[in-house]
Amino acid sequence: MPSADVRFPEGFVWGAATSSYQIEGAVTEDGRGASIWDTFSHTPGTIANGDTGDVASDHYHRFRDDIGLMRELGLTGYRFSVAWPRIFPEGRGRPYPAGLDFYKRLVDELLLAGIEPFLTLYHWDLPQALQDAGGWEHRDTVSRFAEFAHTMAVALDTEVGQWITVNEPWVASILGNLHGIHAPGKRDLKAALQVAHHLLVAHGEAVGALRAELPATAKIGIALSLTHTEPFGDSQADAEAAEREDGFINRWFLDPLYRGRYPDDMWEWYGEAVPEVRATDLATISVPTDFMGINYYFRDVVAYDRSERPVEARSIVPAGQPVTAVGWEVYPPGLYETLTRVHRDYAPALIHITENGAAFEDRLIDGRVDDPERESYIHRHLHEVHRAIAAGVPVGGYFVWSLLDNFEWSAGYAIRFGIVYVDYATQARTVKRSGHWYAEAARENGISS
Ligand code: IFM
Repeated sequence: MPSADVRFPEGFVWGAATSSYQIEGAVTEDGRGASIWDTFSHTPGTIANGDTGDVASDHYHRFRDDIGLMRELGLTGYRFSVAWPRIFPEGRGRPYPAGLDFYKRLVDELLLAGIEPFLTLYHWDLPQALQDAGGWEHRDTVSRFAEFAHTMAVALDTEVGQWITVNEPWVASILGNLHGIHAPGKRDLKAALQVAHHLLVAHGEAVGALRAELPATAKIGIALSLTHTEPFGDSQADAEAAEREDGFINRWFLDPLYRGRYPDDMWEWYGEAVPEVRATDLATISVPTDFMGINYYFRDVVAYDRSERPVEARSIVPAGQPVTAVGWEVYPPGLYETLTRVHRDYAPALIHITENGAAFEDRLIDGRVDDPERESYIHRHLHEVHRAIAAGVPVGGYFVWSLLDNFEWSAGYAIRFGIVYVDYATQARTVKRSGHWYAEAARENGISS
């Protein structure tokens, strides 16, 4: 890369992110219980090619080598998640020592490598036993989650300084309970909104449980999947649809977290599907946190379409726009728009980009993976992060999604997001061109203009 003339603030975190079910494998080892993703992925017809996370990127056995790779890449932060059913195989009771040991070893190794651990508690692998008892629709799961948070805090209180409660409550609730394409595979708006509400209350209760146990220096946040919505055409109907889409994906989560209330327009729109909310829930949800995690991938251009549930908005990729291998529009300015909007309307103390990245069709040829599109995607999004910082948005770090190729949920292994290629037949790792580029950016603490 030409020399870096766009510099990031000192201490900016150059990270990569993963999640437990997507990379660990070893799903029956050391007492791990089943999660809803084990059940879902083993249900015929749910995942492309019948793939499952049984082996995934075999990170459970290779975590030391993977951390070695992170060190070679010069990463300063690593965001991972804890498989809840490794800690509580039955969702409740006594924590399982072998499960805790794995994460202690992982964290120790990260610290030895000089990489700061960012621990996510919930990246969607709910213990199946809790699902059998009603899952996130059931209030008791919130208490079980607070217990899990407390257990992890006791185990890793001095080692882990950065905590993320819940990853992408919109995806977990809506794709899993309205669209039925993620675990547990339901199709019911009322259930989905109740799940979303309980995930938010679980976040709030977990913040309390963590704070009670962790040193005052620990930083706690939530990671939201946010997008920048725009109307497709000039019509009033498209403008209103874009506003509703923003309410559906962004404001339904941002408003309760940062304003202590659900947005009136969406509450009215959802009518009888609104969740059951207890008197103190919104105070619990809006507990102050130290940072907001933003996961950004694409913008959302929206046209009015009466047949689209639940907000009569259809997402369209404008003709001629570049897309990734999953059809997501490549639109870096949407990250700038998202950051400046969140800063203006919600003013979190600090923001980390907890996920950003792209899937492309990678090929391993002569021991190399040449992925200029991913390199360009990351480069251009980092520019937008820098532009937002220059405009006064407090962004403290960037975590590329993902460190490794991994199990991409309903798309299985057909889709690759890593900056490190995984040959699933041998589990050999090869740093892609984008990974080498990212290492250089981390080393320079900057990028070229
Ligand atoms: O792989 C996912 C991740 O688990 C959550 N955010 C989006 C990524 C890409 O789809």
